[in-house]
Amino acid sequence: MAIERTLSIIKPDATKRNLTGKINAKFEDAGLRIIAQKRIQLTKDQAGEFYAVHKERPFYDELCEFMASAPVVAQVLEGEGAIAKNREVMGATNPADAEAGTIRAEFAESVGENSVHGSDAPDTAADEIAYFFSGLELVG
Ligand code: RTP
Ligand code: MG
Repeated sequence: MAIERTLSIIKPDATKRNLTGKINAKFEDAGLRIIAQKRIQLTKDQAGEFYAVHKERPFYDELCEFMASAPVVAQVLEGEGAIAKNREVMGATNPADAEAGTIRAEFAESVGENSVHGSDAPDTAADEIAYFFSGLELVG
């Protein structure tokens, strides 16, 4: 399996509850290396731009409000098969369906406020990393 990079976001519900360290431990324990990380406050417009793919979905407005409701931690994770591995560690979108031991099973509050975002494919990972970070900020 190739070494990949993926964009992760620790969402407002998790930063508000001081869960950044516990979530990062899950990534590192799974063999994912955090090669870039920053805590930022998104505006609702920036959240909307990031999640533009969901523009027509009924939850879009609520999602953008939520992502701008408190700081997030944007990060780049690197490792073998990092895109799929990260989504495994995150667990299913709805915490009620997430496997035991995953981030969402342990920490998510609801299907909307579900603690983490992870890119879902190589092309979206590349676009999402470029949205938050310059090449110089990725230190593998
Ligand atoms: P993400 O993009 O954040 O990593 O999550 P995902 O792939 O597991 O889920 P996706 O279908 O891409 O949805 C993006 C985010 O929108 C919120 N959502 N709310 N209220 C709802 O029914 C609902 N459905 C999705 C979640 O925050 C989800 O992670
Ligand atoms: Mg998604």
